[in-house]
Amino acid sequence: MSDLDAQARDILRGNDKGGYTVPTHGLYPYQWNWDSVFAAWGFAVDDLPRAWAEIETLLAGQWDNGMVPHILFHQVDPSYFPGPDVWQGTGPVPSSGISQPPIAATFVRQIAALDAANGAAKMRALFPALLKWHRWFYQWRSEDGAIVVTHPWETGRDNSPDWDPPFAAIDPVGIDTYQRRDTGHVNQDERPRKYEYDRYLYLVKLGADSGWDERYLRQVTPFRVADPTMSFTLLRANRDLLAMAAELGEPTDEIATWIAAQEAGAQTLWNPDIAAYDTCDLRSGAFGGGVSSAAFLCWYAGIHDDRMLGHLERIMSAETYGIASYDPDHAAYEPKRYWRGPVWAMMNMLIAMGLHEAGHTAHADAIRANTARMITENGFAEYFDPRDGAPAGGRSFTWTAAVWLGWAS
Ligand code: 2M8
Repeated sequence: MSDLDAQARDILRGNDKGGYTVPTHGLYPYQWNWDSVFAAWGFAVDDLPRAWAEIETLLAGQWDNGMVPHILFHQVDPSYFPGPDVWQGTGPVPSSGISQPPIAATFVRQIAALDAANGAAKMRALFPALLKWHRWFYQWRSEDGAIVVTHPWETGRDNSPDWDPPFAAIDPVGIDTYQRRDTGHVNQDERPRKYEYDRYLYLVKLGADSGWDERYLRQVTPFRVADPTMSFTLLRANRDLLAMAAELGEPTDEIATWIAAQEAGAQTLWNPDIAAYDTCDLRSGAFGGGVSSAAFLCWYAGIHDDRMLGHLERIMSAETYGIASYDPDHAAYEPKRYWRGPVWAMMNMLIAMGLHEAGHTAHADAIRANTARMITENGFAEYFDPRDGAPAGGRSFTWTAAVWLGWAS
């Protein structure tokens, strides 16, 4: 075992709270949805029971309506804001009121493939919750086959310039005074500004005041944005769910209908002005206007659209370490600030997985080699500066360690 493998394992064990893993202590002291799935993937390398426990704890937080929350607050911790008192989630475990990219079905299938003894039984046990979660997206969040988010935090790309146009239309009146905790852990130049936090909290209050009533929120929220992260991860997850259903002898028709709708709907995210997949603000009808790393998840979704290759090559050659979370040639690009430019190892992995499956193996291999070098030289940071790989955000980060163990090493 290499020294870095040992460090990565230590990070997973160190962030393990018993049945769930925190992304990093202090900055993120709870269970986050897609972080947890990456953690399971990392644990699966040498501890399959622990990998399954991670997914089971996550799905135990599922709401009656099928939604699986983006944060589960198992134990109150004052080092994070906003906590359970602000969110007022209505599920079986104190939680937030929004979801996150549904990568679980995809990684459940991959973990099951590593588990000859129990994989099939685990898939059978987890399948109903995954199906119910995906159905929630179609009930409340599907517009012309693209998947809609009601909060930037739902996409996991919290501070992307994609949200600048819809945020400009929000006047965050009525929010309570609040004290941020994130800037006590991380340099404020690497985090969102107050302008964005006011609007994040405005949307949380709107949801919490409604009791997280999706029907009501669909009518009144100023933030309803069709998003490539949600659309592409869900489309991919549906393909994995369909394969699982076939293997388990479960009905496949409903899932096949979702896939067909999303394959057609992906084109509603195509912005001809930038010749790329993009967010689309459903309130104004306007596209986001820039190329984010989420656009390159098309291959991961099984949309083998080689019109995106030009952007990929341009962005990979513009900076030493791809894939920048936002286009380095765009005026809004900030290489150190949260989701406005830095590189995330787990986005690199998802993008490269898709490229590999689509036969673009040289591109996939280059991204993997870059990611490995970035981690080898700079450690297991939350994210990295694309120009020189300088570490940023939290340290000893779960998903970076998991990506190392499961893919990059
Ligand atoms: C970041 O998001 C949280 C809110 O959910 C935050 O900034 O407080 C994002 O990078 C998100 O994708 C990630 O899941 C979370 C924990 O790593 O941190």
